Amino acid sequence: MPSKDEILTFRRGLPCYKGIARKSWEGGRGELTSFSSESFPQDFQKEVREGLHAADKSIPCRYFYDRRGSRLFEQIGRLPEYYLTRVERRILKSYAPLLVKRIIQDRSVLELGGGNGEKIFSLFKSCPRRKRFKHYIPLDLSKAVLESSIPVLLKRDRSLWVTGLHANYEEAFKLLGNGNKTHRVRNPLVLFFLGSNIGNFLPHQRRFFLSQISSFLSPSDRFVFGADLKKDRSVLEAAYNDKQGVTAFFNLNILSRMNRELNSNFNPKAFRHVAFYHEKEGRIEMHLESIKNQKVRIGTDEIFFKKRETIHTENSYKFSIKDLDKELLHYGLQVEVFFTDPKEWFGLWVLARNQSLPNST
Ligand code: AVJ
Repeated sequence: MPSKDEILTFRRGLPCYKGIARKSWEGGRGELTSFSSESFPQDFQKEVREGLHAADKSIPCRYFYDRRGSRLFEQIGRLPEYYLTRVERRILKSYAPLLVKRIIQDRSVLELGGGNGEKIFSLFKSCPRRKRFKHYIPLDLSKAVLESSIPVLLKRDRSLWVTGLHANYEEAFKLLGNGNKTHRVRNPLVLFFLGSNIGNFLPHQRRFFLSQISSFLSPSDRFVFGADLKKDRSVLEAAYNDKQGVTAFFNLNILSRMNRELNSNFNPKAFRHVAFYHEKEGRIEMHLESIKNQKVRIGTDEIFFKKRETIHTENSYKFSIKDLDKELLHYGLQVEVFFTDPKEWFGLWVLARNQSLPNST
């Protein structure tokens, strides 16, 4: 039985999921549902403690995105060296009419890591109003981003419905996956996962994610994702070592965030940003390197850093078209269309569930 403040979300032909209603706009045309906001701070503390007591220190990269981190990432997207955002946007723009007509038309849009919806809504710039989809469902880690963008989207289009889902990917797995096998008839969906966010998963996490997506998709659904492709080391490394030092600032912000939220005493000046391409693993690694032997307090914990010891803060995998195609097919995801730029720096896959395969779960 749902408790009093739990409501069912995903109305209008979508499956019902239990969540805690946070906010509603325009008589319910816009809604924000939280799935676990209460547990976020404890998660942060717990994961930091686990990550920093390990032999190889690390912090999950999703903790980059507090308010300041999200703003810094937006700035990264405008850097000359950080081609990912620019090239993906160019691909989206070039194929916008095709994407809208063939993929989005008559489907609801669920965007993972949706943020402000800017990339999705830019697709409609050159399209007549009647072609717009009617239900946008952004799922994002940041409640603040959803709270500020939902009313803006509603004002801009008076016939649009928006259901914001405040959740992290693990919750998304639960939402999308086996926990909700009680499928009802629902509108066809197109799932967007842009920005090469898929590159943050370790291979086993990515495979799990793809299998979850595959079992979630109905035959009439589509899955669209953008992924950064393998290329010259110099281009890759420049993108994560920009001249202005914004990426370094973004990386170091996680230390300041811990100071703010976990009562720690990191001195960001005693660490430096390191990013390099690990060719064998096929990924950019970001680290924070201790420039001296030092002790840091986090709450009641003490952590010792040797000089040159690092905290591994992010993996960003780079893909080969062929390998990724093979992996997708293995999970019953069939490529309907593939888009890339002339230099093949970035790829945009449009996938459907392969109907000749049994639903894999
Ligand atoms: C948002 C995860 C795609 O890996 O390139 C940007 C994050 N890290 N600069 C990426 C990021 C450093 C970005 N993703």
